[in-house]
Amino acid sequence: MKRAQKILELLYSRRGQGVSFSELSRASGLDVARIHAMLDDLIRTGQRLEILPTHGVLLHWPIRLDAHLIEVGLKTRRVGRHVICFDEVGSTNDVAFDSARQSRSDGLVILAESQRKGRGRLGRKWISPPGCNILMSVLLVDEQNTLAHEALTIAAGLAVAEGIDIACGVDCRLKWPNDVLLDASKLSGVLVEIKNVPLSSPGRGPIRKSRRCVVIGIGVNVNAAPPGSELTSPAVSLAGHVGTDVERVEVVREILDRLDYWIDCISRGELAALHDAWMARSDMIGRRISIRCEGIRYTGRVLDISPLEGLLLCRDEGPPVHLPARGSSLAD
Ligand code: BT5
Repeated sequence: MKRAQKILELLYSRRGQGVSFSELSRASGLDVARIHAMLDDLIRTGQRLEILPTHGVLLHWPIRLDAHLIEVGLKTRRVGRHVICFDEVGSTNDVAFDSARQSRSDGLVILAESQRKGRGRLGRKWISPPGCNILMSVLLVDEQNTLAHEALTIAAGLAVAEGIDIACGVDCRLKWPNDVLLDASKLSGVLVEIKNVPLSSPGRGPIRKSRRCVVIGIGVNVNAAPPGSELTSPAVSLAGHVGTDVERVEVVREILDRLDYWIDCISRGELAALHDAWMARSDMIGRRISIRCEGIRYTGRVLDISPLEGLLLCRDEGPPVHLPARGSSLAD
């Protein structure tokens, strides 16, 4: 398996160009017959490989997501200690919560090529064509209760925008509470969920205590957006914006890298930089908006976004009010 990973690393590093068999042989220590067997294994895992008569082996981009490739390029401390990629799941958030029963699951990243029951906030759906986008969940075990829902929601959207900027040079905007916009349409959405999850006890021992677990779910339309007929407002994809297919591995790594940074800031209570960075990518301050929160409609002008208390609205009638991300939606 290690040798197949070496071969994949080398093919990936060539960014869509062929690699000769002699080079593959040097990197992996295998003869040509064994390399062919490894290439067959990679094809079985879903990679699209082509053997060119003059240029060796070509890995077609965008590649199928591969946990090892993502892990080797990560510079993070907490997020992405372990990465798992699935073909299809119900929801990556559910898989992450299920994994939280294992003791050493903090920082786990779950990715899937498709979801049967991808969800948004407030009972809404997340729809994604299979095999081309990012559907990802990050699990954090938060026994000290240092990770506030509000702060995580804006940090996750910000990490997506920053990661895409670093990986692709594309400048996205942020819309409170959880949308990442490109060309004024939705490119990405974030769903933060928190639950107490019991640790699974080995054998028939007593049930162990529950741990506060946070799952940050992120959906990004990298190479395809769902058709407008399936959505309430228009969606956009990165590929649609840049005019060519976009490789996902680098985008995933950069998003995780930025998320790791902001989660570290939040856990140390350093929120000022998060506030300022979020503001710099948003045009919401001063805008007149309506928000539905817990069944009530509020209308007014946006004064501020607080990483702990939510959006501060100067209401048309009544005193200013803080509205939390959880349970809030911008109304039309
Ligand atoms: C969100 O909810 O935007 C959070 C989406 C989180 C999805 C990720 S994917 C990985 C992880 N696993 C999950 O099961 N979920 C997370 P919300 O703000 O409620 O927006 C949902 C609304 O966005 C829907 O009602 C649609 O109108 C629209 N929508 C659905 N799919 C979309 C897409 N691919 N692109 C743009 N808009 C979409």
